[in-house]
Amino acid sequence: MELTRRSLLKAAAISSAMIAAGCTQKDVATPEPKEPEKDPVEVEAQSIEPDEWKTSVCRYCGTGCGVLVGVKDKKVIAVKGDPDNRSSRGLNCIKGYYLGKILFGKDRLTKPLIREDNSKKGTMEGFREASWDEALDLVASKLREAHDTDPNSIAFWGSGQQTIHEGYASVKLWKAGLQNNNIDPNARLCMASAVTGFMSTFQSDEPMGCYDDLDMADVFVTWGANMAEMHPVLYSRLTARKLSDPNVKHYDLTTYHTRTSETADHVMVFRPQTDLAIANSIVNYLIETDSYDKKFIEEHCQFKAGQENLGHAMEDDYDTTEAGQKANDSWSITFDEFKEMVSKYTFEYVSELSGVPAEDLEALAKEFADPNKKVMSTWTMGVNQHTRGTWMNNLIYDVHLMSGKISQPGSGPFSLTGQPSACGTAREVGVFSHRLPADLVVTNPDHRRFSEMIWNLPEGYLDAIEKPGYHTIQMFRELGNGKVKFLWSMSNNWGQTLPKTNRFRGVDVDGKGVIDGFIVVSEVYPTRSTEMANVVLPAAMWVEREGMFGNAERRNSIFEKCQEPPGEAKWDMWTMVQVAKRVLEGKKIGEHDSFDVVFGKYGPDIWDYEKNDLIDDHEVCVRLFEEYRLFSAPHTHPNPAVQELGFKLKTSAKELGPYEEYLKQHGMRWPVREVDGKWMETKWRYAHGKQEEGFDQVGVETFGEVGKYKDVSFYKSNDKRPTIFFRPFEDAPEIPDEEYPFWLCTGRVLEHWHSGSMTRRVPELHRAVPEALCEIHPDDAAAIGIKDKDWVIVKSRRGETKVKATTTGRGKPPKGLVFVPFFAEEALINDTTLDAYCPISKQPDYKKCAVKVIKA
Ligand SMILES: Nc1nc2c(c(=O)[nH]1)N[C@H]1C(S)=C(S)[C@@H](COP(=O)(O)OP(=O)(O)OC[C@H]3O[C@@H](n4cnc5c(=O)[nH]c(N)nc54)[C@H](O)[C@@H]3O)O[C@H]1N2
Ligand SMILES: Nc1nc2c(c(=O)[nH]1)N[C@H]1C(S)=C(S)[C@@H](COP(=O)(O)OP(=O)(O)OC[C@H]3O[C@@H](n4cnc5c(=O)[nH]c(N)nc54)[C@H](O)[C@@H]3O)O[C@H]1N2
Ligand code: SF4
Ligand SMILES: [Mo]
Repeated sequence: MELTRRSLLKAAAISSAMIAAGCTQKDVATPEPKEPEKDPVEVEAQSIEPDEWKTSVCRYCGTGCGVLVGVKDKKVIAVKGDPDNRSSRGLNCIKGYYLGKILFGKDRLTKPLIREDNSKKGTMEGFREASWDEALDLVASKLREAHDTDPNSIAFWGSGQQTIHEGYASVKLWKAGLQNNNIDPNARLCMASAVTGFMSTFQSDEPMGCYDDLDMADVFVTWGANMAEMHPVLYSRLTARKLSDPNVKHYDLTTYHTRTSETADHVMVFRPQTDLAIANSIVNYLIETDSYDKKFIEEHCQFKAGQENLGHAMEDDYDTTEAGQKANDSWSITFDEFKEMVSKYTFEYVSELSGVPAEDLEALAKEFADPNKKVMSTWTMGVNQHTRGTWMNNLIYDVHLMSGKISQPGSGPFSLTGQPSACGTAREVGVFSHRLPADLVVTNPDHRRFSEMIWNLPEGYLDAIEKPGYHTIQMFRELGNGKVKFLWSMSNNWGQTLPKTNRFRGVDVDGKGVIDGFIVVSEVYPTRSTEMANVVLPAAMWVEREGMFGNAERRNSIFEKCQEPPGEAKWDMWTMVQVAKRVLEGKKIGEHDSFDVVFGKYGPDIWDYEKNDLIDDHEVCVRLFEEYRLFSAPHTHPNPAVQELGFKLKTSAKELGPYEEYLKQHGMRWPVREVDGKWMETKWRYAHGKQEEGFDQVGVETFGEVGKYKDVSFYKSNDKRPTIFFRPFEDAPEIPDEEYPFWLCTGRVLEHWHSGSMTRRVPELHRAVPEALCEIHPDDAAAIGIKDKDWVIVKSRRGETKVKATTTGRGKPPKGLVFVPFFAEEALINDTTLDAYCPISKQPDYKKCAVKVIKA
């Protein structure tokens, strides 16, 4: 390989910056699989009978499978599928079956750690153990100091893996307690484009369908989702439906052949980013052949065009550029104008652009054109992690709205969620820099008034947070730049999972921000993020506390506490409230003490003043949930003003039932309403139908009058009409060229969860996939001169990673594309990825950038 001057300079910069950051280059030079030190305690019950089986849910993916946890002598000893959970009906995947073992990794964090030696940042050296009091006092004083000096210098990075209660408490602490919007979740990396897609098309963030659609559809379209590995239990339901009827078809749109492609009838491998053109070609076909649903469109839809030529969010100031400022702009157009705009997307043109044969595009379009076919679309990160992710979500809705295939059993667009509570916590609770609970946003004065009333804050108090805070990418850029001086992260591992990790690990910037900033990491195991911490707070994990997750089909489910956390590890809720108590001390909200309003006697009342500690764990969950529930059930609030405003804001569209009912029913799908004394869940949104026609329950306007309407009603949309958007094809920010000739796609494998911090401590999962491999086409491997399992360096303009290559992995990339998973902390692929994001959702695109692959 020829070393250019630029790459030499960069290499030198990397070394010095990493040394400055206390990092070694071991991650680049010597990838080693991470063996668990010893097998965790065996948790499967063989001959031992548990004392009891507790109701629970899996803590990994957004499928939200129910599990039963066998407990003996107050220890978890077994895990099995919960047949009474209606999302999974007793099934689990391999991660679920070994779930119990994540609790028992030998290096669980059990004591608070305080960093003494800042020069060792970037390693787990330089820490000392501390008491909780000392650690909490330190965290609180640093938070207070930073907040008092510059409120914009503090930030909280949350997670779709926090429970609903924990997410709610963090929002309340940050927005009400600290009057600060610099709080965002890892769901920004995951579901943000789905959210803005929902909001722009329907003005409500929620999937209208549910998993029952999987049992009823005639046609499945995966638009960029490897369900076989990432939503395995839903995928088995899809394949079961296929096996039940030979006429059921599956079209897999993907940029490389995956496990999911194996059972598909049509595998449509397209050039990255051209999904935008493919969706437009289907819409164009429906119009050209006059096979769209005219009645549906006339009664229920409106058409809009939006700002085009958005450029790319590569630089720090993109959001303030003209393109960035206008990204959200849109205006009404007529159907004829729309027709003219999409007319360019003929099958011939799109076939050339995408590489998908025109016959395949036509076959798929014909399925949407057939009024007798029920079509279910699913998608995950291929669509959301996209620099035009909002547009791509809009386009899938376009196809379904144009064909009238929506909100009907077996037919509809279904956005799959990634994390166990990306829906329940991050989105519904609103752990975003621009959000308040229940679809409310900080920029809307009515929304602020409503939140003030529920939170018992004086009128106008939340006007202090009328401007959105830092979104995730900006938050970490500002950490790198040294503007964020206090960061607290919880239930995530940003040191490994953020794109272009070099940005704050020390290449683009000198690393000073991370070195000088005060970083608090709440974790259960040592990770790439705890290495960067000043204080590590050991957390109780999964069933070591009680919690609730909300899954992809709007089902919220409770997991019961089954055992005590190890050592001094503590529930994140406890930690947050303890910090709140210290930070809010002496501050006032109106005439009351701040803490008393946020968590104490003028609020949810979860603090025991005598004990100077939280009240009982379960009761904490009940009280916080009942307060949160008021956002979605304003009619239960004693104050008529709350009822009136809540109803006007349509917050009751997400109505939640009482907490205990969720445990009794092993989870319920919201909206949850009491009908004839029984708490009932909702299967299909916007479908005002009758029970006997398969519609279980219905929407807001029919509250109290179930079954009044038979037709759909998009009652949350402006003018009750969702929008069909014209969204053009625009190319990716970085495209392979002579110097960097490959597309790099990154993602996951079945056995591992994200950064691998939990699944790599389960011996069975670790042994199954011990190391990250770069999947490459055999012709490309031959051209580079490598054999299977040879080392290669995957190098982009931003950084490089050393991994072994394979041509026989599960993924089979086409020529010119390589795939690398991101679970291995010794092979940080995110040093190479790009952090350009969708200008509307601010979600980055991990699915495409340009790299070279060289023999190591
Ligand atoms: N085993 C396991 N399961 C998981 C997780 C895990 O870590 N491990 N994580 C969970 C989470 S949080 C998430 S977000 C999901 C992710 O679930 P997925 O999105 O299914 O998985 P990924 O591996 O991230 O992405 C692979 C998909 O991206 C598509 N893709 C790549 N480029 C493009 C493009 O330009 N356009 C389109 N339309 N598609 C493209 C590919 O075709 C492929 O289907 O998995 C969840 N489930
Ligand atoms: N290259 C690449 N990078 C990606 C993606 C990609 O497709 N490609 N996908 C992105 C997506 S979609 C996602 S969702 C993110 C996920 O990114 P992250 O959320 O940052 O990664 P996780 O590994 O899930 O981190 C969760 C951490 O929480 C810890 N933990 C577990 N239980 C608890 C608890 O109860 N309390 C506390 N405090 N901690 C706990 C675990 O040990 C783990 O380290 O990754 C993103 N990064
Ligand atoms: S990882 Fe997902 S599919 Fe597997 S058991 Fe857990 S929730 Fe179910
Ligand atoms: Mo995700």
